[in-house]
Amino acid sequence: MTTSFEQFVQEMKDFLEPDKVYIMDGSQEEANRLAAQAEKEVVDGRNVLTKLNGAQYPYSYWHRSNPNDVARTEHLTFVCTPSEEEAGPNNNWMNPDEAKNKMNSLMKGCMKGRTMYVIPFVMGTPQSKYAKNCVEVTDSVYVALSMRIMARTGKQALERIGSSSDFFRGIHSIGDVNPDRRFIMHFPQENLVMSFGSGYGGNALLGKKCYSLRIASYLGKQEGWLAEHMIVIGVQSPDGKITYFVAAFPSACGKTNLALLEPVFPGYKVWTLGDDIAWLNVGEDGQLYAINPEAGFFGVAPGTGENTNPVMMQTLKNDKFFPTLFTNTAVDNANNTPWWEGATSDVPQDLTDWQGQKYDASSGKPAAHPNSRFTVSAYNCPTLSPEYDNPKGVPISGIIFGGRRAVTIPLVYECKDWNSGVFMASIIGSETTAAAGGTQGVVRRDPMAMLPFCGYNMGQYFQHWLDMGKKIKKLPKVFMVNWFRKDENGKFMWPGFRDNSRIIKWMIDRIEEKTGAVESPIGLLPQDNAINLDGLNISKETVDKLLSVNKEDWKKEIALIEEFYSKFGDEIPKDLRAHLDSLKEKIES
Ligand code: GTP
Ligand code: SPV
Ligand code: MN
Repeated sequence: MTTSFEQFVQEMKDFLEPDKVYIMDGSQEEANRLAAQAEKEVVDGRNVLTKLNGAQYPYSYWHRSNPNDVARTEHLTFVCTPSEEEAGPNNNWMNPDEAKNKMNSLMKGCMKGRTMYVIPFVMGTPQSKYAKNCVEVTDSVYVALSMRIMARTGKQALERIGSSSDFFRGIHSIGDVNPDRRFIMHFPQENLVMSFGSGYGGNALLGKKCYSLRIASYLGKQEGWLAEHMIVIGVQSPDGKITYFVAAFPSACGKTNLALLEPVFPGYKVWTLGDDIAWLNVGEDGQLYAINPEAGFFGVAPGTGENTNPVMMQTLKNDKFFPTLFTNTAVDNANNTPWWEGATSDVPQDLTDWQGQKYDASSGKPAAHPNSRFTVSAYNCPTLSPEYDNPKGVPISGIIFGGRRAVTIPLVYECKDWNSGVFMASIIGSETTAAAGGTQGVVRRDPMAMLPFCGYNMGQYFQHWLDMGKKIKKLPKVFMVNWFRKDENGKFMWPGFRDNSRIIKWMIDRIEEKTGAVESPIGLLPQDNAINLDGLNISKETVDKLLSVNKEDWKKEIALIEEFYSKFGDEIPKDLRAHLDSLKEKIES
């Protein structure tokens, strides 16, 4: 694209035909004004925002979306590369011309009677050479306000864009919220996304999954870096040393909770840098560095409470940057505060459910939607790392991959080297969750937790991971985790949440070569008593079960991996096939 910011705005005005155009400046005054306006505005039959109790949750608002629009819709998400092979079997593909025609006919004049919000934004701290310039146009004031929390918007972005034509373009309209007319189309070659018919986070806040993962992963392949579905944390040990990790788990599998972890050990502290997306670059010193391109958290509400995630509860009650939005939660009418399952141990008497109805606890249904979310600024997080805005990012010593698995996968193991780490990450399976539409609880392969987010052929993506390893001087250690293994009665065997700090501590001990490890067919397991379980009521038998590698289970797993790999044919790197053969041999011996 060769058009400047001004030309792009004019083009969009001519194409979408809004009544009004509003260019966001990113100021606090603007946020207050737009929030007040959204309280009065009715879209799709509902008030866009409802004010909540500011004394308990400062500057907080409740948003309800259409019940047909509560999660990402992967079957309506397309990567439109010139050839189908380029998008790969991991993506839905449409020919770019066909996709453009489809979107043009849906979107021509679609903003008549509406305001077009123009959101200039930067993904990454504007001082960083790794940051990227973007512009989204949308007719949803909810999207505009959300983007203001999730990215660096307004003046700072306009200044960085200047007269350049090199910026991502996102074109969004909530349309008529009809799933039959809902599409999220990515054009990686044009640095462009067109999205119609949904107001939901990952479908509509185009800086998030659409740009910072799908388009950015494509750019990363061209430019020699990685865009990943990862959190970034610094773990401080009692001696003051900080060890930086990135961690990738599929949607709704524990990233945000790990990112704001309060360790159970005195003297340890987690510094938060990111809860969903990381961009990984090799720095001038040859080390791997991570930045978080985002500026806020779009987190899963259910399960977030004082016991599980006290730091997030504090974050939601801070008022440095506002507003904070609650989407599809319930409301406790006694005090007009947001509520969700797990927010408090008992269910309040008088709740309005996520659809705006009086809640009937005997219905057996949850009051908050399982994928209800909060949108809150990272600057409200009390554990935000002082390095958060460091333009260089932070140097990574450990990479953690995981999934949600009731069986087969141990609580933790370490991969022998970078390439085995890439292999193990490429074969991750995880049970599907409420973060995306469709059936839940079905195991599917989700390599690097990137299956729904890799903007090109995943076979080539695996090769890119292997190539990155060759460029990094001091390779991070790679670990695999599973917080979700269950016993015969279907109960989680591992307490999870804050107790996950016990596993992180073991990883630091491994990085610092303070503890040995035990060989297994899949990688290195903790030695007996190497995981500190002080103060935890868990039997040795359960720990052994959590760490067990069952060959019969792994035989079934290998069959699923082979089926997944076969979809990619020759695109699967030879090195990964060799790793699979060797794993098979060890499991069958
Ligand atoms: P996305 O924002 O969709 O990418 O999700 P996420 O990976 O950030 O997941 P999040 O931390 O929000 O957790 C998702 C769900 O898993 C929530 O309901 C949590 O309560 C639950 N959860 C998180 N960590 C653990 C854990 O260690 N053990 C158990 N049993 N549940 C967990
Ligand atoms: C996810 O689904 O992984 C999320 C929420 O983080 S969304 O932004 O909708 O993708
Ligand atoms: Mn996510």
